[in-house]
Amino acid sequence: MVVEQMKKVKNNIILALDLMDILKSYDLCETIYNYIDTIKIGYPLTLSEGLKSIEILKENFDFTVICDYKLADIPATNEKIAKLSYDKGADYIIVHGFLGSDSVKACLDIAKEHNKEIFLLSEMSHPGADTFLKSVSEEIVKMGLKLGIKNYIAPSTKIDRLSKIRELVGEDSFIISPGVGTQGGDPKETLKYANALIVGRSIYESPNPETAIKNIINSII
Ligand code: OMP
Repeated sequence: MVVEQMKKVKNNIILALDLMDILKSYDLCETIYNYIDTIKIGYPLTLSEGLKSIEILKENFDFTVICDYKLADIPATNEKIAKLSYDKGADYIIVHGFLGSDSVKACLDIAKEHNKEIFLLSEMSHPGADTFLKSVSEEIVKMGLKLGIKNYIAPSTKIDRLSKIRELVGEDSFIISPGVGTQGGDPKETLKYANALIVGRSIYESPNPETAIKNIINSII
């Protein structure tokens, strides 16, 4: 079983690189790599530019890469996507928990084969997630704990839910938290419960991404 938790993220900020152009992504990375050592790449960039985007950014900037395909399929399909992600350089992949333990376990097994890890997603930051996901989120986290998972994602926009998930997973699990900035989450409040923030638009849509990052850093020290 894979039981390693993520260790540390520089400045406690993970860049959600949801641009849809590899050249713009590359330019942004050149601007911010002194402040950021971990990026999250998902559908926007890789559906636009291909999985090679992962290799390009990882090799040139030596980032830790979290692949965000929010895996939510049958085990056999999850396995294929997990393998593709790790083979292209993902250090972590994000896996939805609501599909049940066999779908999550399929990803854990591929992670183990690659000596890598997963993040489990149980609840989400947007308002609509309260309709269905919220009611099963704690059960999903408990399933994750049974599977030995040490890395979780929990929303900064719902501090009560984030703190509940922290309470469930304990201090020896790593929580990364999206929703800061554009979605309304507060960086400092979020870091009371999470180990690192996931931030996208507040950085990459800013006219000055470097200043945007410095402002977040200043707001959390
Ligand atoms: P911004 O809202 O632009 O900062 O981006 C947030 C990033 O986190 C995007 O890449 C989302 O897809 C992702 N995300 C959420 O916003 N909410 C969640 O509950 C989970 C994720 C995620 O799994 O990364």
